[in-house]
Parts: sequence; C-alpha cells; structure tokens
Amino acid sequence: MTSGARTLILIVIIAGPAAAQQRPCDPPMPLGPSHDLYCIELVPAPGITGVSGRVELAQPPGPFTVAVTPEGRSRYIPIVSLHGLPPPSSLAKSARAAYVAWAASPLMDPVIELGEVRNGTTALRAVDLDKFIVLITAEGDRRAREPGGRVVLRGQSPSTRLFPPDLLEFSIGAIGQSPGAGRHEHANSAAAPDSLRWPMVPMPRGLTMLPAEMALRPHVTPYLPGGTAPAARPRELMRLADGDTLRLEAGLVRRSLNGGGRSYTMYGFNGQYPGPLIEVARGSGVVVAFTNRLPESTTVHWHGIRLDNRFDGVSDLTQRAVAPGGAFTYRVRFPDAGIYWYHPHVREDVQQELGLYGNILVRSPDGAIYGPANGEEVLMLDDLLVGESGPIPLGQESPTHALMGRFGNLFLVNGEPDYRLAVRRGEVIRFFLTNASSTRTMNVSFPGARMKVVAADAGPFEREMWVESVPIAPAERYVVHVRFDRPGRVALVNRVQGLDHLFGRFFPEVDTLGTVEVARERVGDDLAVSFAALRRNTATTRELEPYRRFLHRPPDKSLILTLETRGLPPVTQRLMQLDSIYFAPVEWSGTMPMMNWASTGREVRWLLRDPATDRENMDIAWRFHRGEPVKVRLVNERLSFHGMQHPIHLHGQRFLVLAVNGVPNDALAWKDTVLVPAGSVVDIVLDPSNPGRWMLHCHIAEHLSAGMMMTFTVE
Ligand SMILES: [Cu+2]
Repeated sequence: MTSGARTLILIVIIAGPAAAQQRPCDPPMPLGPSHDLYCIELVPAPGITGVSGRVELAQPPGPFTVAVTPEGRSRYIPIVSLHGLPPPSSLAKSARAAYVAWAASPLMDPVIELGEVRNGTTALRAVDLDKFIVLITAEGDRRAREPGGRVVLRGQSPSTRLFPPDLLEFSIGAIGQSPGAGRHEHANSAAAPDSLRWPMVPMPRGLTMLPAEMALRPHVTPYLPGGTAPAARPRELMRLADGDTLRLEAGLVRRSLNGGGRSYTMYGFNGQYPGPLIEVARGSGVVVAFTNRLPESTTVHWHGIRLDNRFDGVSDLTQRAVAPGGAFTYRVRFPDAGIYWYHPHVREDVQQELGLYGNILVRSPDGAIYGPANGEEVLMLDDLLVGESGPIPLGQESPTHALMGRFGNLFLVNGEPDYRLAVRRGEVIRFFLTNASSTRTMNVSFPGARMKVVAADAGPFEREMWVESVPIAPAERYVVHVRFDRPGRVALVNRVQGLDHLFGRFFPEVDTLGTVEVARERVGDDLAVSFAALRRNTATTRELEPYRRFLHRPPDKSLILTLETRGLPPVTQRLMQLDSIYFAPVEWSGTMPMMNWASTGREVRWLLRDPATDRENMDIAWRFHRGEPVKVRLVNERLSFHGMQHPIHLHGQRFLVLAVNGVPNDALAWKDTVLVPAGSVVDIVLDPSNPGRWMLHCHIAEHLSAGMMMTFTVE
C-alpha cells in the first residue's frame, strides 16, 4: 500500500461516523465494544500533571473482521487521543521538540516508533506485538529513532494483564478437588456401554495442566458409530445441469486417517470424503434425492444458498428430520455464483465432525467474476480430534467441548492429512477455501507465495486485496489467488498464537495442512501481469451502493452473544475466572483441553439475547419484510463467563459487514457467515430477499448444539 493510500484510510477511520457506533474508548455502554480489551488508558508519568490520554486499538482496514499477522498475532491501528499537553518545548528544550508515541514489548525489545502525536486524535502505524507498552515522550527532535526524552504518558496493552498466577492459589484450588475425588465423580457412569469408555484426550505439547483438571471427564455417554462399512473413497466431481437429479446418501464409511493400517467407522455422503463436489451453473436448479443410511436422524442443509425455505434442511423448522432408512427430496436452486457447502443440520457436533460435508461450486455464466488463473483447487479444511485408538468419542445426549468447541489435532484438507499439489513455476492457482471444522478459526497462508483475496462467502469483493494470510472461521469461505513463482516446496500452513492460560503467555503454533511442489519448468500461460494488478469489480460496487447508507444509521436489531453455566466443576470455575482477565479477539487453539472437553451442553448454555425484549435463543422470532434491508448489531459480550469469537450464520439470505468496533469496513462482499471477535461489536446489513422462517446461529458446532440459535421470518 502506498503511504498516501494509508493516510487516506487512516483519515477514513478517524473521521468515520463515530456517532453511528460506539468506539472502544467512548464511555462504556452495554451494547458497545469492550473498553478494557480494545482501549488503553494512559497514565501520566511522575511529575506530569493535567495531561490525559487513551489509545484505541482499532480494527485495521481489510477484508476480515479480525486482523492478524501471518504468524497469528493481533494487529491494531493505535488511535491516540491526548489532552492537556503543554507545548513540547516546555519538556524538551529544543526548537524542534515534539511528542512521539512508541510501542515496545514489556522488556523494551523491540521498541517501535509509532509517530508524532499532539493534543487531539492521531492514528498511528499498526502494532502487532502480543504484549506491549505504549509510551508518549517529549523528544528534542521529532525524528528521534528511539525514546530518549522525558516520558509523559504510558500505558499497557490489555494482553499484559495475563501473568503467571500465584501457584499457591492453584495448589489450594487443586486440593479443593483432589484428582482422586474428581475421577470418582466424573468417571464413566454406569450408563456408558462397556464397549466404549472415555479415552484420554491428547494434550497440546508444552502445556501444564493442574491435577484437578486432568481428572475431569464429560458427564455424557461416549458415542462413536460401530459396525462394518465400505472403505471411503475420495470425493468425486458431479457436474449437474439444470433439472438433473443427484442421488445423495448419508451412511457409514471406513476411514484410515493417519496411516498405520488402522481404520475407523465414520460418516460419509455417497461413501466419499468429503461428500461429492457439486458443480452447477448460476441460475440452475437440481433435485437431490436424499436417503439416510445413518444410525441416527439427519437432514441436509445447503449452506449459503438462497433456496426455497422448505428445502433448507433444518430439522423441526423447515422439515422433520429424516429417520434412519428414510428419504427426502430437496429441490435446490442456485441464484448466486460462489463457493458453498452442504452439511447436516442435526447435531453438527457429531455428524459434521464424523465427515458429513461437501462443497458446491456455483459457476457464473460469464465466467469472469474472478480474474484469470491457471488452475483451481477446492479445499475443505478440517481438524479432527483423534486419540491413540481413533476419533475421540462424541457426547451422545449432549455435546462435549461445550465451552470452546471441539478443537482437533489432525488437520485434514479434503479429508486427507497430507494434501499435495504440483504446479509449474509462475502458476496462479485459484483456491476455494471452506472451513468445515467444528470450532477452529484458522489463519492460513502459503509462506513464500504471494496471495490476494478475491471473493468471500457469497460473492466477489469490490476490489481484490493483497493478504499475507486468511483468517477463516468455521463455515466461512474465501476465494484467493496464489502465484507460485519460485521453484521448490511451499507449505499450506495454519499459524496462530496459542494462549497458555496457566502461565499467561502466548506461544506460536504452526500446523502444516499440505504442500505445493513448484517445478522448475515455467507455466506456458504466464499470468504475471494480470496477477500483479488488483481488479476492481464495478458491477459489485454498483450492486452494493444502496446498502452503504446503513453504515450511518442506528441498528434496527441488536443481538448479544453470551452464555450461562450451571454445575461446572470448581476447578473449571476458578480457571475461567482467571482466564476472564483477558480474552484474545480469537481463541485460535484449544489450550484448556481438559476443562473444555468435560464441559457439556448440560452445564453450558450459549445464548443469543435480544436486548429489546430480553428473549433468548429460540424464543426470539424477528420479522423482516422482503426487500427492506435491516441493520443488525452483533454484540459479543465482554463480561460473559467465557469470552470468545462466534461465527454467526444467517440462513437463506446474504449480508454485508458494515463495521467492526465502529470502524467502517472498506472491503465489502456478500457474506452469510461473519466472525464476531471476543468483546467486539460487528454491524451487518441484511438483504432479506428470500421469504420463509429461517435460522440464525453460531456455527461453532458445540455452541449450536448448546442452544445458540434463533429464528427470523422474511415476509
Ligand atoms: Cu459460538
């Protein structure tokens, strides 16, 4: 980005309609963004009086609702507001004196110059340190490269509140529920079949668990499908023409996951993993003759498709669930080009986890909604939780992992742990990415290869953007173009910062999802020139024009995202209280595996609450009129027992993300799922175009199964 463009964007951030939405440093309001997670109060240094200041940690411009480095560190634009500063020459005896803002790690290495500041509001350059302090100094020269002048104000990032807690307190906590007592209380109940007991869940390397934590077990019956099944096959491409019929069958399959000759009974569509890749033309419609050969009831939901309500596949809302041996005929029409997916809408925490998902690629007739590429890859990303003897069982009556969701430890691309792609040097590949995992938001990249993002869930961006990584939440999709211009091996990785809650530290995690082998031989049709340019999509810009004015309007509806708990073990409650001192915008990995595993839908109820009526979850019934856009404010409650991100999905419609924590979004594209970071407020404008009674829910499978859903009707 040129410095001119950056300045312009920063001006837009500051001059944005602050009146339309609370900013983190505004006086705290119940439906505003978290003050303590996204605002730093500056404290005057000794001897400094009459000076005050704050630093808003603002969302940087970009295509995602969470900004991170390729390594997964949070990235913010610090916006400094200062009052009462005397002329700088009174504190630094120089004609060229100035106030300068700095960010530094707690150990003052590195120290980053953020820019000159003065009374009033100044947006500075982005900060991406895990923990940092902010200093305002009076420097003799505004071009100072390191802080040498008098410190005027200082503050600490919210993440510095993490600290190693007093170990004595923990040992008392552990004695409060000794391992023996815990095991006795939470061991497999008599209800568990002899054949299946809870095995130990895998532990992330390098993390310490308390004895009382290690004793925790989920209080539900372990479930895994049994019996014999045919070996699963890789997915097949099904090109369907208008009016074609697809026979789709959900049934048991045998999967071998990590080599070693062992195989496990799981679920699959048509005996494949993932399910068949359905390719259709925009505007076409197909018939899906579905049969359920599972041992439990199911449905098929067509995620993101604006289809007829009665075929949306939501049990007890649009249809009765299809019983084992039963059938249902879906008629699915595809009004929008893009990448979509299908999965059951019954106990996603079980059925999706066991392998029931597939992609739908809807082609546009002109074929030009994306720029040119040499090849295409449709990738479904997933993480499966496996122990020494196969998948960790699921909760039969209620989901396990109800607090943070089921983080897996085996990464799968299209159902395989070792995705490989061979390309020629210079090739541009269009990747259609879908996150099919239960809870994990990934931060994917191809280190060493240039990448641009061209489209989101349900349509292209107004303009393409260079990105270093793609943060992608469960159920989200992104279309990216990647050029491989150096021979050798390029990895597809998920890089994040884990949070060690016991020791209050961030630590890097790298998961390799696959590898791209780049040959020395050059691609025949070199797209270097078209790839180097960022396309603007004027048709999209025109189409989105009528929705822009909603940025400046108050919301029509608000929704609070929170949870309530009952009967959680004492050690879990104590740890969660400590954990609530700070929540990262995104919980990228499962660093509290035992207490998370042992929390079920019986102890944890995730909530959508309408503050206008105080109704919750399925008691909420919003009504909208077709063709009348609705602005909805999603408020991720800071003060909840456990704050984390929620990918919120609306069925049968599409929406635009207008703002995050009051910062207007300058990268619009139609979406059907939006990631709402912890303690954040996300404004969307919904295009209620499709009549019927529809679901709105969190797409973390365990949160959905623990109640986090509601309905709305488009009339
Ligand atoms: Cu959720």
